[in-house]
Amino acid sequence: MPVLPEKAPPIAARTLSQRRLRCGRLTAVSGNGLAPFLDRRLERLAEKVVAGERLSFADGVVAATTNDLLGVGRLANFVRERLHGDAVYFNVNRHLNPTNVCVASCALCAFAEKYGGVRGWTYSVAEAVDAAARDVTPAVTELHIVGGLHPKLGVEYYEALFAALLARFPWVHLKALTMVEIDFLAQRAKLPVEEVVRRLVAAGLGSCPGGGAEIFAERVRAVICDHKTSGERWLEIARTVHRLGVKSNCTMLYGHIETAEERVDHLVRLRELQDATGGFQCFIPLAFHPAHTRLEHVAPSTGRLDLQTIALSRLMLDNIPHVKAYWIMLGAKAAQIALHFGADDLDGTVVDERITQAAGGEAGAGMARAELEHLIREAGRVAVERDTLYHPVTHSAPAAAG
Ligand code: V47
Repeated sequence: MPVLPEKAPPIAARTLSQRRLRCGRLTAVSGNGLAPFLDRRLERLAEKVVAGERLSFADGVVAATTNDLLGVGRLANFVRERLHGDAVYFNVNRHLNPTNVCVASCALCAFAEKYGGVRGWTYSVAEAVDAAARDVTPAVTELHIVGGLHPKLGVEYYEALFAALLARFPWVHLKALTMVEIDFLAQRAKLPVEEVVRRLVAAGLGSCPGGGAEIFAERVRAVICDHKTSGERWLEIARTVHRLGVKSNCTMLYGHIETAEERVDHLVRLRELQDATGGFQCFIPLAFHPAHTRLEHVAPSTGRLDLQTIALSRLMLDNIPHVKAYWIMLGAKAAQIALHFGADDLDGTVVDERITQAAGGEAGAGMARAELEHLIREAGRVAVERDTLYHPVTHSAPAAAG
């Protein structure tokens, strides 16, 4: 059994001051007579984790498949506390989906509608600004903007949209368009991705959300999102986005037909790209919601898979600063527990979420800032409001209402 130090030495630059952070409590990882691992294979992982050594693909498969959920959780919690102490980040954000019309027809998706279909909506720029105005207050720091691959909406539409949104809400950061949407806009306009990204940035794009990555393995993509941007292409576009100085997030959709090995492979591919670019801020594991999709026969993910996937992600992605427990998909209760399994971020207040709702999500579509802060404090952590780029936010009293 490895001999583990009481305190984890810091290994990464911290966003908060040292004073506000508490180092990881290693007595909780293993050894010291407290709680040995039930699965002895985790001892080798613990040695590496304590030494700050990278876990291999094979280690990842152990972390993904072990029955010692609490063991793997303790390891991930150790890493999470070494990076962030007790801090848990959240933001005051709003979602905006300008259209759900989509030329792709992904089996995983309950949100999209075909062009001309009765469930479809497409906002003009003015309508999109009006829709945002219903929810955006001075306290909101981010608009998360994603939608379908609409056959008639080109780069010009998004340029006009971003400019109009920033004219109306100049204090808001626009986190908009996944790698899949950027790919579609570039192909539709027959323009290089680089040019599309430059134009969008000039119009006000601040950063990109992490959606659309699903699972990179082509075997899985052929079933859950056939005809969509390939895994290789998703990574290539993220590389370009990062090269142009735009930060992004990354995701993994789990709990459908993928194997544990395919989950680990996905994480290793993200880690390799991050070694090259450093452009990912946050990783978000997304629990698949099957209702109203063509994969409705798949059982929803379990609490165990949710927590183990958070822990696995934290352990494998040693170069991505943040792991988000997206409460909309996990539910508030599991997201709160995930703060002790490797996650350091809860996402935000959200308010009008449609992708998970369409697929039977039951967590609700919005949460007040006070509720988020309560969840975090009640988990024994310290709530830190952040902006999209993870700078701490301090509000004046009227704005703090959220
Ligand atoms: O791109 C689609 C996935 C993503 C389903 O970057 C589904 O900060 C579960 O990417 N069940 C959208 N998931 C969500 C997303 C996201 C959320 C929060 C924060 C950030 C961020 C990104 O959800 C889609 C797709 O990968 N998705 N359908 C479904 N049925």
